[in-house]
Amino acid sequence: MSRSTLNILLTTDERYAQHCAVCLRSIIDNNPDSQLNVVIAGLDLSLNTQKKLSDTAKGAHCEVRYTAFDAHKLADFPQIGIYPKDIYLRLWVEDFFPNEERVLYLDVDIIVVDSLKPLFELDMKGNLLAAVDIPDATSHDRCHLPTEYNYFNSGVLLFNVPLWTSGNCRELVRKFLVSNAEIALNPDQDALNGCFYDRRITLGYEWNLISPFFRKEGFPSISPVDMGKIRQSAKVIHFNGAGGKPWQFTSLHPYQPKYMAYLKETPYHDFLPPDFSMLNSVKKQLRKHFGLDGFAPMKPNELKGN
Ligand SMILES: [Mn+2]
Repeated sequence: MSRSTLNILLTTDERYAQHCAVCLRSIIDNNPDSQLNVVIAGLDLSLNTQKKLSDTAKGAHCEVRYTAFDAHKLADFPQIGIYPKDIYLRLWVEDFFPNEERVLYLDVDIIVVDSLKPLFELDMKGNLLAAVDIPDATSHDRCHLPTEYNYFNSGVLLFNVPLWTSGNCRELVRKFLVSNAEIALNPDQDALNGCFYDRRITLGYEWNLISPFFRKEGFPSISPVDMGKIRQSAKVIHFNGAGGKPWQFTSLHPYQPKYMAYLKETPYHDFLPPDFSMLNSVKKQLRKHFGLDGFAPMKPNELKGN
């Protein structure tokens, strides 16, 4: 039997290239039985960065293609808030994978800690997208999202590419953004929710464990016991939002050591977090010791990932 092929889209700029390499390495290490077909799309990545990204996959069961994205294509998309326009690159999925039916887009503030194969075997039941809910989200009014539908995070998106193409979906998203530029706080995410809420299936939380799942306060609608179970079923860790980025030395996110371990396997292995100092090291230990870090305690053997 031939190996299954997993089509994966990552997008990055120069600033996030290191995290892109870490994300890619985590995918490779946790998917040894699959052939990986990866496209990295970016605006103006230097040749040196492109080489580092392809070196990350050297010798692995992984083909990496870098696509330089033409910024002119973004001209009709509004720039909203602090978000750079390259958040929209995922909307060109059919240009990056013209011959594939299913593609998984991942944000690069993510590490993968288990096989992604189940996503490629999943019955999408004729839907356009699969994505993970954000529990207790209060974004419905903003996105014109009917209350019976949940709001999803756009950092993990499984695309049915032919449906995306035939539905002219990128143009629908653009129109939504142009008419809602004042209210779209999370631009691409709000627009994808507003446009496709009834053409999406829901994936389990384990496929996009955003940072609040690791925090003590958690979510009002999920019991502490269930939170623990969800954490232990982790497959994709998403270091979303501020305050938990694992490349900050002072972060106490339980998966920070895993980020650092995958980093060691990339050409960025010499990275030293800018906030590293003896003083911060002591502070970090104290915060951890006294449970002041805001994260739920996890033992090293509870962490997933090769
Ligand atoms: Mn993200």
